[in-house]
Amino acid sequence: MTPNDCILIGAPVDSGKRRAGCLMGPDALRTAGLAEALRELGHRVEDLGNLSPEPYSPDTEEGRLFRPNETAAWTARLRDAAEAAMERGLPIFLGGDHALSLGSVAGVARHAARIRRPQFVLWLDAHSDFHTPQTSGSGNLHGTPLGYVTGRSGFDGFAEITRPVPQENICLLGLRSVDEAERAALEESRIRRHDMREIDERGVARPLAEFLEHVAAQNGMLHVSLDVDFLDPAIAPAVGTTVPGGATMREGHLVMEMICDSRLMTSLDLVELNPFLDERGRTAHLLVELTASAMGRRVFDRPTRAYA
Ligand code: 4U7
Ligand code: MN
Ligand code: MN
Ligand code: MN
Repeated sequence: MTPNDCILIGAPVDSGKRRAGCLMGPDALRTAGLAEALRELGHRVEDLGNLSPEPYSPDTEEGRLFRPNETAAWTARLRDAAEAAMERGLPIFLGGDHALSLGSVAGVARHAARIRRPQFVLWLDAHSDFHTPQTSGSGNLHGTPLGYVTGRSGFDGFAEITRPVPQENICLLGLRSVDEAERAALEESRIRRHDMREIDERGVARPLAEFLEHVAAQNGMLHVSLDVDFLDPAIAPAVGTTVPGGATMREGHLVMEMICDSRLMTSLDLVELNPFLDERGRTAHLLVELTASAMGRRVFDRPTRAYA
């Protein structure tokens, strides 16, 4: 793989849901050796340290939504950080819960629009995260990033989305927990979606290859958002929202290796790691291994795949 300028951006966002602990995620990923693994693969690595949200008025405990002001302040900060980092290399956002992707995806989409390339998003997750603040039953904003970046309405107090990601440019892989309001909205949408049943029937490689071919055909930028709960809780226990029946170690690595072969990935989120729930760092370590697979680690070289 040609060497990349990897830019590690710590985003200890913990406001997207009620159970605390994701704020320790960036340091757990560092401790598990993320920078070292990338350097070993020949990449240059710059660690920007941890960001903090823009100033905001403290959230009250009233209201249906959990910490909307703090999350909106993170979104503004991360959108600007993402847009700036795209000028210089391949940003890797160290989460933090999935609310960080309201900002990271909004920012990369603005960069793509500026250089006149289409932005695509691969969402590796048990959940579809397509709520708006109004449809969310839990009031937890880590369930809303895809609603926000596609320009759904109802995100009062959040930065306006000037460059919505087109629905047909988004692919959800790994689905096994979709709320009724999300299912209805997804069925009305052009978002590509592959649930675990489809993965069981067709394997993970075919749906993924179809999407990567589609991205390559349009010379797209590809943002990959990896939620820990994409993986089965038996191999990745450090997550608040465990859903049994997730991707195996082998499926996870295959996905990342295919992403690598495609050479399409231009930015990456590692989200929802809650080190407080981990077992001797194994989930943090697995995320480092998966990132290494996406960035060039392999057993044997393959002839370059014709996704392009
Ligand atoms: B994650 C949920 F109700 N849909 O809205 C909700 F099932 O970033 C879960 O994917 C959201 O972990 C999970 O609270 C958000 C719930
Ligand atoms: Mn998620
Ligand atoms: Mn999830
Ligand atoms: Mn989760």
